[in-house]
Parts: sequence; C-alpha cells; structure tokens
Amino acid sequence: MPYAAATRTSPEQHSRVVTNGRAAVACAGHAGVPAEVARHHEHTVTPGQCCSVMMRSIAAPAAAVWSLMRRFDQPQGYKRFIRGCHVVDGDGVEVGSVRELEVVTGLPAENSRERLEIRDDERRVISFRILGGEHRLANYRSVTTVHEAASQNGPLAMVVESYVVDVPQGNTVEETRIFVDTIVRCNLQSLERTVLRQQAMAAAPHNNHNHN
Ligand code: A8S
Repeated sequence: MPYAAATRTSPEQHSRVVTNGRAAVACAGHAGVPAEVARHHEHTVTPGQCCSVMMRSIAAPAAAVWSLMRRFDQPQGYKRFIRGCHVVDGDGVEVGSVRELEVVTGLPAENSRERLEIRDDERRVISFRILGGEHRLANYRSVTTVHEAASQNGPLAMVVESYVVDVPQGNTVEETRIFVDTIVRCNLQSLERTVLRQQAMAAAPHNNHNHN
C-alpha cells in the first residue's frame, strides 16, 4: 500500500538515489549530506503523487556550482529546456519571487510559472514550486542542495535534487518518475558541463572559447 496515506519519503524511495547514473547509494543522509541539509529532501507525499531524488557529484568547488544554481532569475544559465525567464513578482532573490519560464519547443509544455520557496546562501539550499503553466506537472516542488564532498583529488561538490509532483491523469507513478527524473538528470548533467567549462576558462582563459 505505498500511497495509502500521507507519508514521508520511505527508505525504499531514498534507495532510488542515482549518482551520475551509476550504482544506487543509500539516502542523502548516508551520502555525507549534513543532517540540516538532508532534512530539506524529506517530502510529504500524498496519494496520487510521486517523488524522487537524484544526486550528481561535480569536480568543482561547491561555491562554483552554487553560483549558477542560486540564480532563480536565470535558470537558463544551465537548464537547457528553458529558453526564457522573466521575474514577474519580487526581485528574483527573495522568497516569494515568481518567474515565468518559456520552454524550448519539442516538449509537452509551453511555459511555467514558478515561485521561489527557499534560498539559503549559507547552507546552499534552493527550492521552487510550480504555480501553473501550460504543462502537465501540477504541484511540482523541488529542493536542490549543494555541499562540499571530501576528496583527495581536488574540489568535489555533491548536488542533491529531490522533488514531489502530482501524477497526471492517465499516467502511472512510474511513468511520471521516469519523465521527471529524465529532465532533472539532464539539468544536472548540463549544470556539470557548464561549471566545468567555466572552471576551465578561468584556469586558461586564452585557450578556451565560449561555446554557449
Ligand atoms: C526544473 C524541473 C523540471 C522542469 C520541467 C521538472 C519543465 O520546465 C519542463 C518540461 C515540462 O513538461 C514541465 O528544475 C516544465 O526545471 C522542461 C515546463 C515545468
């Protein structure tokens, strides 16, 4: 009876964590994520909803990753499915700010209206909620955290992104999770590419061209 009542994410769901598409690890709390950050990834899931969590390690300082992720007003800085963003309420920095996104063509979506729920620069936590738009992801809410991971081979950042969303009418929980996981995975991959390219340019500015 997985969705019989409102529940916290179960250990089974946490065990779905995927790091860089490779072997599953335990849950965020067991992957070295500090407890006060990990608690942001605990979602209340009601019947008819689906949730998941993805992780990606990036060989860069957490601060470099965070400088891209924190830009609620500029998600297209790394999210490749977004072609435009306008802040329509607030300053794009404070909680409660609302953005209107234009989505690239070829997806079952046109636009999305999203509200900034958490932005904690100190702990590197950002969260938004979907208010509406022409797409199928009702009541979507995601939390993304970045933290420094221990590494002997230079800086390493761990990015954890979890979400909860309504299962659209006519779809199963599994279909919904596959669809959203795919988008989140693509976003984390292009986040990594963007950060690594910036790091390379900073290290050798004369040997690199901006491929944006
Ligand atoms: C994010 C996460 C998601 C964005 C989804 C899941 C979306 O922007 C796209 C396709 C859709 O069908 C829904 O962090 C929506 O942006 C790319 C327009 C919301």
